[in-house]
Amino acid sequence: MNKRLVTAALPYANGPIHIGHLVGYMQADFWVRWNKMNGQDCIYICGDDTHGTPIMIKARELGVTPEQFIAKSHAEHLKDFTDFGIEFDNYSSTNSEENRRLSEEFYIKMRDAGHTTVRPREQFWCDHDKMFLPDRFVKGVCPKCSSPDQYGDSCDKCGSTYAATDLKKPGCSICGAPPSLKASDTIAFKLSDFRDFLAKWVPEHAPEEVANKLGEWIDGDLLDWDISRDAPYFGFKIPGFDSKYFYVWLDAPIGYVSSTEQWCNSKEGKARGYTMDDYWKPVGAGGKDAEIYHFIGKDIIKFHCLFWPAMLKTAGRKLPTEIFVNGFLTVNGEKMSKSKGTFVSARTYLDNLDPQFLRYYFASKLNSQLQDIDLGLEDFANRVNSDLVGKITNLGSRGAQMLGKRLDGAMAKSLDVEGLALLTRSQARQKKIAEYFEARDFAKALGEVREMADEANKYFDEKAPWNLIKTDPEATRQVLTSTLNVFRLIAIDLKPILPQYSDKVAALFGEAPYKWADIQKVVLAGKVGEYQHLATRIEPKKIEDMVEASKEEVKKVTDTRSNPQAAAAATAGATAPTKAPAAAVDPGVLDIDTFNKVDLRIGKIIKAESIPEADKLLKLQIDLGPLGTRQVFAGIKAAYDPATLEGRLTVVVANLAPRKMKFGMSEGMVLAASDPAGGGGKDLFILSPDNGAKPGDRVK
Ligand code: B3M
Ligand code: ZN
Repeated sequence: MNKRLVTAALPYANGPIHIGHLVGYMQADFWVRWNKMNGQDCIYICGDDTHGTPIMIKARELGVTPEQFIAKSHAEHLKDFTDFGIEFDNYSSTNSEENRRLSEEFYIKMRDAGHTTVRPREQFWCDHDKMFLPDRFVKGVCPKCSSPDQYGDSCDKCGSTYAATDLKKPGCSICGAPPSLKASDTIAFKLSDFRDFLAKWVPEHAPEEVANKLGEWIDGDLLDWDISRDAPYFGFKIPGFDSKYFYVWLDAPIGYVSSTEQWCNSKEGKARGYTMDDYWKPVGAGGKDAEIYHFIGKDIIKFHCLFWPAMLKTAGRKLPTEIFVNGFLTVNGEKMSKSKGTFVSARTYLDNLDPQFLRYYFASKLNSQLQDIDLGLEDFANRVNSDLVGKITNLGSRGAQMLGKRLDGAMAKSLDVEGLALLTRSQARQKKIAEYFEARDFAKALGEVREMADEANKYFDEKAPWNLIKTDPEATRQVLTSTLNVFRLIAIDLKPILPQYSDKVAALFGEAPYKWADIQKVVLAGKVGEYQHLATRIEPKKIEDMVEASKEEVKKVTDTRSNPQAAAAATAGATAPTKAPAAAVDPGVLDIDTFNKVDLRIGKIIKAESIPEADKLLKLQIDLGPLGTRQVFAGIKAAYDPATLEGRLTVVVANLAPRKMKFGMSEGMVLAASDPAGGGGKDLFILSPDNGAKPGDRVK
């Protein structure tokens, strides 16, 4: 059997994993686990996708470096996956040395083969933030339906897509200032060079629906793809240019290759004997037999089915054997909604419910087709309770507990006639179940499992061992032994979906963790161990709690992101901000969480200027150490001669959203004391820290 390398899309490091993401990672995990238990050499490769403007901005907002920010996401993502039983052989980051080297290698091959062009392109530029603005960082009025506050690529209200430059009244989403157009050289990958190749390759390696959709592109406009971004950008520098970086989507899929390389160099990888090139070069060009499978969501097909194969081909690397595409997750038949509490993060789910329930439920809905799947919350509880707990787990618990308590835990040496017939029918289903797993048709595999459980429950109830034991303990032993053998088969079948559950059942029978070949065995005469708890019913209250907690989480995030002013206003008596209205917060009831959202820092005033046209304002440049230098307008003109302020340390609110004021942007707030009854503005006193404080230090 060829080795298999399986990947799942690399989650973007700018936010937490949510239940929508989990569909894809679980689906791939089920399949990898199936492969592994079936004796296939298979590795599951993934990692965080870490570059790009959103990460850079997010880190800046939080006052940390992008490296610190992505390290935290990496740890959180990996913990979420692990807690959901999603087990990668390697989980890396695209911000690795391996990935830098490989990205350069891919680029140089593209460039040297003549597949790139460099030409000037006009883009939006924010003069305040000194950066080109990606589409998602421009907001304005939709050119089609005139809805305000829409992103530069598409309108949430009418669904139309457009170029950022079509927006009416465009503004920078970071500072609000109107951007200007500025030209800069852009490097593009000439996708049209690959038209014939893609026209043949895509239908052979992607699902039919996807091939049809992409066919329209391939036959139509295969536009050049911009692979460069100008500084400032968090990513890898492009060789041969001073301040150009690879666009995040260029190095993201290369993460599959670099993560493989890391694994191959690990102890486990070395022991298995394949190098990265063995996997990622074609046979005959330095590679070996190994199949590559990508699991992706339907939103990223263009990147994986057009750009990526063209990149791999140019780089002389192996192309994927197949690309599997899954649909989106809806909850209660609708798009996941933050306000309804159905946008559930992996962590919030884990705080409330058992992860194996979601694995079971998703598996019961997943087949090999590209279709959206729905998590009906009521249906979820019903299915888990009636099938997994009621039908399946009950078989094991009833059988094992009765045998243990009443019959010394000893199994019969032979089965009764009906019991043998039941087990034979269950065994006969195994071939089909294996085919379903191989074809990623988990829903059908579980359908067979449920039928096996139904038949076994029927047999058990008809035999009524709780009565039989009064008259015929040996016949009862046979009934329990037949039932437990069907249960054992079910536990083998469930292993890809519920690995821990399956391991506990193996332990019950004194067996090693199951392999697929174990379906051939029948356990007779041995002793069953002590029954370990396997699964408890879902209480609907827990689902409600999870939904409520998700609503709360959204509130927390919106409070700090879009309305930090509300909190600041309460502490520092600031005036209302421009965008979000300040909440009417009574300073008497400020809770500690709200207070903690205010990021107070030591700042050093490096420049102070008076603004002649303003009565009250001084314009300050304040050094915040690692957070950089900020321009702040402070209403302290009447109290201070600007020259006396230069060089002074003071206390600054550092996470106040920038405000556009008449004389420019204000990017923070200086704290000052005053007598509320006083007047005239002269009795203002800015705060001074004691000696030893440094710019950027946190004030707690
Ligand atoms: N990180 C998905 C996204 O952020 C993206 C997948 C990369 S796979 C190479 O939408
Ligand atoms: Zn801006």
